[in-house]
Amino acid sequence: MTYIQSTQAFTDAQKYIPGGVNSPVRSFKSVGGTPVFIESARGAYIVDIDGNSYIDYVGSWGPMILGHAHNDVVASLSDAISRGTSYGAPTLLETALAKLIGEMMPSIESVRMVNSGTEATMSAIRLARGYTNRSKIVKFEGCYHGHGDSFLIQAGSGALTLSNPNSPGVTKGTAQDTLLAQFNNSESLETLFQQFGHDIAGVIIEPVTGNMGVVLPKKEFLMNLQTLCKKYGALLIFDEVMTGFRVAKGGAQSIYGISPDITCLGKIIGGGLPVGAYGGKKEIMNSLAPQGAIYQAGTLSGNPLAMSAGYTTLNILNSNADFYTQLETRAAQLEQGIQKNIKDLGIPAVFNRIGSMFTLFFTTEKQVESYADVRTSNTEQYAKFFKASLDAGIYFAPSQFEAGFVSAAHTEQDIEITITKNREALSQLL
Ligand code: KE4
Repeated sequence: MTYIQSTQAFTDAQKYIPGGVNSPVRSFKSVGGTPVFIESARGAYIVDIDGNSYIDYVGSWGPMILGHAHNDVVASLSDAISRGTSYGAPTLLETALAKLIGEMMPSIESVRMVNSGTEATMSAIRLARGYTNRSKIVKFEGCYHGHGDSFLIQAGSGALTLSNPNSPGVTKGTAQDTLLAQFNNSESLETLFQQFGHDIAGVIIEPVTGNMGVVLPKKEFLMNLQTLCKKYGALLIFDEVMTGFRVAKGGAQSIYGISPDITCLGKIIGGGLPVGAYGGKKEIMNSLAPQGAIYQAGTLSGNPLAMSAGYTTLNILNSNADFYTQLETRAAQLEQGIQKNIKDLGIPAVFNRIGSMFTLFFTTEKQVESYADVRTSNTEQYAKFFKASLDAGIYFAPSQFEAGFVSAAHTEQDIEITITKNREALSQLL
């Protein structure tokens, strides 16, 4: 592979865009090298401006569950765009998508569209605070909920509950209202509730994490979380921006049998266009303006293009009875191949997967079930693996602490090619 055009493009981009990218993870900073600039994509493949073709496992960080440029999505967008791009007024499609989301995710009785996952989670915690008239929010170390101030928080020194900003620009005042617990550690949660219980407005969690890499919840952990929220009157907020309609038709909540008070969505529900959403019990959602007093708004919220792409995408997921079974078959084939590769080559690594979402952790740990386990990852090994894969035409996430995605467009042959090239890439680590 040569990356001449991308290298030049990156130099140019840095003259006009901070770091040359519009979202930091795209910069390849954590894996080194120059990001490839994409020219086009179709199905399971993306092509860069040097003409290199890759089997894509980033899928725009989750939205492209159908694969890129799906004919029905493109057709619905073409139809929508011929009738204008945005009206700033209600349309029938917004109601249709809201209804469909509720059918697929019954905990959502009412849903508000926004324009990104960040907007969804930011609004969800404002709603929780306004509805409960409380100030504290609990999040989990390693979970990412977008770049809202209340989420860019790291554990303070000493006591678990002393939180500090983890980005300049986030004030101590904001940080003090965010409490941090440990994923899969009910005790850390109980400690917070014992200390702050009746001042906790809500607990926000990625029910299956994707943003420290894929880490699955222990069943009892989520059950304990729900019990504690109910006991203290805190709202349970599932951030399913990544897992929603990804890990199952009804999202992670349908797998673990948990009915959250509020669910945040994004990615897949926009079919590749900018969409986020948050929804839940009508009694809670009706607290939002204009019906209630809690304010949230957006010029392009529910715009016809994003609604068209999102509705078409979700409709395919909802109406195709064996969609997720087929996706599971492909993803299991990938896991089996990679597990065999790491075993045969004796590479210390752990492969975590749920449905079509996965992460290959380069660690000597036998399992990765917590943020502490994740932190044992060898990021240099991952960087070498990423680069060798890219050179072989396989595009994985440019960070150890992200999820990979299989789409419905990945064929059995694409997976076989991936497994063969994966073995070559892993061999370069020996
Ligand atoms: P956006 O604002 O990026 O649409 O969504 C924020 C967000 C919220 N919640 C979860 C569970 C998420 O995964 C995300 C965004 N995910 C990252 C990928 N790790 C987006 C990629 C990026 O930041 O460029």
